[in-house]
Amino acid sequence: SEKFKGVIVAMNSCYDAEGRVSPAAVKKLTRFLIDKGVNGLYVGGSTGEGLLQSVEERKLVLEAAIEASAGEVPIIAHVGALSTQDGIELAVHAEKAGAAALSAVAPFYYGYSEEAVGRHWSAIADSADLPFIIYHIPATTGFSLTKGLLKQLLANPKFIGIKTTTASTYELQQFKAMGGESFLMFNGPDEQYLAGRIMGADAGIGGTYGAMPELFVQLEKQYSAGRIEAARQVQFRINDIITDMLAVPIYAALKELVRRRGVDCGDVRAPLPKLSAAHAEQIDALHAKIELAVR
Ligand code: NAY
Repeated sequence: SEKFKGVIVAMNSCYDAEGRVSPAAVKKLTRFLIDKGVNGLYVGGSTGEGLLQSVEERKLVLEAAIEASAGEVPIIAHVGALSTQDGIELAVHAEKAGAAALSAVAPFYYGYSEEAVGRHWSAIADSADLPFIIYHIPATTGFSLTKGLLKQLLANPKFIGIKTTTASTYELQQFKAMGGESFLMFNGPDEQYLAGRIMGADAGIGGTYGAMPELFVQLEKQYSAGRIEAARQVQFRINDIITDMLAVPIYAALKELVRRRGVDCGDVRAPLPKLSAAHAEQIDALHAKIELAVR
């Protein structure tokens, strides 16, 4: 589908000073990102802290993002949850709210079989009339999508693609080959956006995009124009910034950097680590680097 192309920001969730979801701040962030030219938003994923929120809070965040997007870009709702029941409730809500697609991580904690994960994803996908993007992120869920399970899932046309968050672009290419040209691949690691695109990703979904949307928009523009060397230079510049982000608590850093760009989304939710005074210099340097790069 032409709908899901390019730069899709895994956006932060926004809280007020008391830590409650702030629909107003979510809307502000949504506008900030869309006005920078991104191609879509992914709500409630890893960066979006969806798994640290109640079902009701997740609905609030999604509704605010969809409302502010005003139909300008597609909004993908991450509805992954520990229980199939919660996933279904969120999926049904996402469809009503106007999301363009669903996505979900594998269920985790108990250590499920491929069969159980397949049933979970299928039940969620079948509960709404929306396309479904598998969120393959074995490092955090402990579950790794196999070609065998993918083959079974592909029998259901609801499964339109995979967000592949592994270091292997080979794996990405192999999944794409199984699904065929119209089966969408979403690059997970932001530091490999260009590599992912070259190996067959149709788009990227990433959290660090939020602090420097201009750079990813620029990277995508260079790549789609066939200017690989220019694209490489943008990716290298991005990676210099991401490397510094990875040296501090990344989700908290991302929120602080987004705040410095004008949108206060509050703190990350516990138990995600917060920034401390010890990180101040690194954050200042990061902010300066981003300002210089997006100028
Ligand atoms: C999501 O759901 O938030 C994402 O798609 C973001 C993917 C991020 N990966 C994780 C595990 O959070 O943006 C990346 C990642 O933070 C970045 O590549 C730095 O490694």
